[in-house]
This record gives sequence, structure tokens and C-alpha cells, in this order.
Amino acid sequence: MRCELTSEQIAFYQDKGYIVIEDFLTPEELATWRLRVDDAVARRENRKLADGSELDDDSEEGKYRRLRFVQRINLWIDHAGMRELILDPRLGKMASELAGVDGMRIWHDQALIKQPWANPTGWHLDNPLWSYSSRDALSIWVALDDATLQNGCLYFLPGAHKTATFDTSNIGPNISDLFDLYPQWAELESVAAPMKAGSCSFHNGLMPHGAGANMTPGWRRAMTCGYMPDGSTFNGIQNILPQDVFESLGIGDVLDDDSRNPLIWHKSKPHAMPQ
Ligand SMILES: O=C(O)CCC(=O)C(=O)O
Ligand SMILES: [Fe+2]
Repeated sequence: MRCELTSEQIAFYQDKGYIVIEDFLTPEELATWRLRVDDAVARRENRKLADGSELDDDSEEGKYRRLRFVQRINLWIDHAGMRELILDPRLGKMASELAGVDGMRIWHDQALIKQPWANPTGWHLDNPLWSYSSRDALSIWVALDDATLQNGCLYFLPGAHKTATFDTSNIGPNISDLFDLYPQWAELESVAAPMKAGSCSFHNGLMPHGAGANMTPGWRRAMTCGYMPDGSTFNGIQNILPQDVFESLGIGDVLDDDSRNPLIWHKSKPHAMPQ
């Protein structure tokens, strides 16, 4: 795993709001990630969340969502192999260094799988969908297949994270909805992030991003994880918290439950492995 970051890479990420790391995984690591993600997704059947509280359904909206990407969240919770990959302290260190924070917790992981002929992913911001608000939130997106202009690679609006507020549109069928909220971004040039399988990107939680349609008969698999800076607090937004947890939280409570949001790296204990 290419987990050492240069000061140039960190400066690029902070300025542009994203960075691509080529050949992040070795071929052997890529083979492991593919096997484990495929296995974890197959075992999930139609359950989006580990506790089965959200299922893929056959409504028109459900169909649209599934044809945008198959989404399986928090595979680290119910698959030992995924737990080992996602709770890797090296990932937490990279995320912390890019964001310039002391430590990182898992918000959620997600397999995002564009099947053949999948819909595009509309422009959106991630952090406003989550239950804490931070300008330092970020995600990793690992390409498990080559992600190309043809099959639905990511696109970013470099630098726009700096002018983002905590508003976002949902990821709906009209991919330009975000620009109704941020008309000032409508003239910006987007940048595509094609990646070879095994490469990855990180993007800031306030970075506008989307992905193209899959115009091919092949698959575009990605494994992602959103990170939460240690010390982040509940903002009242429901996202993927179990309902009883959601109801027990008050705005301002620190989200530091290691069983739900494990601390995967902290500079004061850099070598501690999560259990
Ligand atoms: O893979 C996609 O199509 C969307 C990815 C995304 O929105 C994310 O990783 O935050
Ligand atoms: Fe996203």
C-alpha cells in the first residue's frame, strides 16, 4: 500500500479538495480487496445497512438508486475481512495527514458498484448528509476496476470545497440539482478522475463530486470510506445511525463510541491497532 504522503500531495489536497494516488494498492492487495468486497456484498443480499434496517426495494425510486449504484454500507461491521481492511491505521493516518487533524474515526464505509449501463451519480457534497459537520471530513474511494470516462469515473470541481456551506442536494435523478443551491459554481470546469484498478482518490467532505453513467457492459466497482475527525459532535441529522442511537443523542454530543465509529488512528497513539 502506497501510504506515505509527500508535503506536495497534502498541499494539493488542501488546495484542490481532492487527490488521486496512483497504484495505491499492490496487485496482491487489489486481489484481496476485490475478493473481500465481492464476498461481503454477496453475503449482504439486499440489505444496505448491516442491521438490515434499510433494504433495496422495487419502487421506482429504489430501481433508480440500484441502477445508479448498488450501495452496501458498513461492511466492516459484519465481515471480518472487510473489518481488517477498513480499520487499517495506515488509512487513518493518511486521512488525518491530508485533513490536518489529530485523529480519525470511521463514519461509514460503502461499496459503490455501478453495474453495466448504470445511471450517473448526481453532483453532491458528502458531509452535509452525515450526522456531524466538519470542514475536515473526507473520503477515500478505491477503484476495484479501472474507472474510466466510459464506465463512470468520478468528477470533481477543484477548489470549490472552500466556498461550500453545509447545504447539499440529494443524489437524485437530476444530476445538476446541486447547481441550484450553488449557482456560483455553474461556470467552473470539472475535472475527471479516471483511475486504474488499485488506485484511489481522497476527497474533502465539502468537495462537489459526481460520476458519469456506465456506458459499457462491464462493472465499475469501488470501495469507499468516509472519515470523521476525532472529537466531532452530533448535528441532529439522521443518516445511517440506528434509530435508538439517533434518539439517544443530543446535538453537540461527541460521537466517540468506538463500537460504532472506531478511532483508527490518532497521533498520540500512532501504533495502536483498533480491536
Ligand atoms: O462512486 C460513485 O459513483 C459516487 C462516489 C461518491 O459519491 C463518494 O465516494 O462519495
Ligand atoms: Fe459522495
